[in-house]
Amino acid sequence: AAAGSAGAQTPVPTPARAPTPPTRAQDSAFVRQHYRKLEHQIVMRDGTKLYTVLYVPLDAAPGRRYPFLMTRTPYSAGPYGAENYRLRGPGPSRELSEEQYIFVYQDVRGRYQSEGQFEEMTPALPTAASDKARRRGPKGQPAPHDESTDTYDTIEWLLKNVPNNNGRVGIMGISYPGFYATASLPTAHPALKAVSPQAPVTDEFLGDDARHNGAFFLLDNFDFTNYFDVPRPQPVAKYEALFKSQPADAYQFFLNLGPLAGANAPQYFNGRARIWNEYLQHDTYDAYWQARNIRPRLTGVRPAVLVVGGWFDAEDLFGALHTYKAIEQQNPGATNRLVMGPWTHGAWSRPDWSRFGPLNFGANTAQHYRQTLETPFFNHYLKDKGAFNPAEATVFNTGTNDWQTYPAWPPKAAAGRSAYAGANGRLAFAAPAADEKPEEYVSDPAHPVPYSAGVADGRNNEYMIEDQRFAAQRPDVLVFQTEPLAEDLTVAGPLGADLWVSTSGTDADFIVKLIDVLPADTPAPVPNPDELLMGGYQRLVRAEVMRGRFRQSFEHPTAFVPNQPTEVKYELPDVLHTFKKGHRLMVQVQSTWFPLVDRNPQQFLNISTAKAADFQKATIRLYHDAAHPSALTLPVVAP
Ligand code: PG9
Repeated sequence: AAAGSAGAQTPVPTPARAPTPPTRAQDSAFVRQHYRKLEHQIVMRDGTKLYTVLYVPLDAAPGRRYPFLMTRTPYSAGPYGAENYRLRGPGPSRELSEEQYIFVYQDVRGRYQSEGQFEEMTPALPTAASDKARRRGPKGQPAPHDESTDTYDTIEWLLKNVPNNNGRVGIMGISYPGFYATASLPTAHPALKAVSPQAPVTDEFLGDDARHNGAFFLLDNFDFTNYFDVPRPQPVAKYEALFKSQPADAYQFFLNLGPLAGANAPQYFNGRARIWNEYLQHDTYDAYWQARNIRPRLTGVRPAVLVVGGWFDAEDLFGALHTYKAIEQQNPGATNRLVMGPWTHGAWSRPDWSRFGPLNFGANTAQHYRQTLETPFFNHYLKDKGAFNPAEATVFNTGTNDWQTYPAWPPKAAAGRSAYAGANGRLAFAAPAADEKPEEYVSDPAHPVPYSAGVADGRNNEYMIEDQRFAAQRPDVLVFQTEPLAEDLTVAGPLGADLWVSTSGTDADFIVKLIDVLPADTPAPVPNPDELLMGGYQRLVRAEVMRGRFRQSFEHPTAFVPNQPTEVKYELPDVLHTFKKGHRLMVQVQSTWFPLVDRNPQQFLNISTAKAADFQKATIRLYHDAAHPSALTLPVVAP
């Protein structure tokens, strides 16, 4: 909720593109002259010591006090050693580096120079009881801890031991550090005043890095879980070092790897990747995943919150949207704002983000955000410097390339309009006739639909806006499109897929993609290094996978009855996109998205232990008759 939100859909002019030279505070000589670096091992309530580094402003003026601005990270609080300063300034952003804070970085448990055991998405303690009670723990045993208590203990120590602090603390972090920012909120220390979870990992089974709607994100998991499984204090092995035969073509590499169990071959994980094994062992939304979903704990939120996410974030788009939503729903009085920009994972922290692939935003959107939202947020709540009163939601429209503000997200005025699949590839806003015959395709795990055209050795970000013509050409991808639009159509909020399908097998994945088809006379971008043909470009706006076995419950999967029409309903993450007059809306449906997502054997069996022979072709049908309409519901707002 927000006080003083601006009116609905107010277009905010994007400022002219400004050059982004390094700031004065990012110059390392300047930093050394104006900050002192201090390293501490701060003792937590259970005796574990966490490595914490501080950059303290050296300011001769007597009586000047500074707030703390902290980031807790599994990615290293280094560089280590009193003489080695952060290369990119003392602060987490170039703009914040220009402000004076006591900047704090901490290695979380079990990472780099901190003691303890690293836990994947540390489960929050089951009780929100008073902090005093949590301090004691059962008799003779160490006090229980989670990320909230580690943050609390760190803040307590900082307030008592660092001179010239003003008694206020802020926390920010992107991605995993975004999770640690969120995790500071339950039973927060009273001195914690401002928290910004940015692309925070939030629910690894439902929508963040590990799985989406239960489907396993193969490319990212194979890469990330290696990184997280090297014990302290040895240096973390690089992806390339562990995988000596680094795949030049990820599609081919993962096909050759075969079933998921192949990753534990001696030349790869060899059983050593603890988190990979955990991810696979827990193949339903069981207690393991539920304990790692921080959302139910987000009650009683007192600090001001600024949640930040990117529309093109291939990792934690879900996390940003759903962290905001959970805080909003569970804390009606809290100050909780949302910013969604035209960004890939963390792109708002880059010096310049004026373009992405063929998209040209005409302005440095990252700098604009940092100058008008992030820096004022911390300055206001931690220093009483300036006002902070933006709209509830500041959201970039990816179809018109401008910022818009809303008093609520998703906008309350959005009205669901269903785009129905029909015969001959038709997509229409009218329900289908009674007797339409289903479409069908053969989904073959041996020839899965690639998630991206071309050859690449890892997961790219561009797939999130990629031209889908390569997919439309395949016989195992269904394509439905509208006539050219007679007027602009703006979609704001989550999308609802509602499919009537059948499979000749007993399980199947469904990937639904919403696409903006550009008119044939669309000019190519200038410059055009990738030689893109923009006329007819099938620009991906949003896509999401559903592992069919979870259509009724993520905890209790259900097999399909072969060839029986079955409803599969699920949500695709939000968009703010105007489909312009003359463009077409397109929906594509397919059953593989490889190797972004692992292959479904299309049999109802344990995919983590499946053998090569278990992966079988299946005939998939998509129905679009009056009794079984298949549709994508779009939250439409007035232009
Ligand atoms: N999204 C990232 C991540 C989450 C979980 C495991 C590994 C990586 C991140 O960038 O932090």
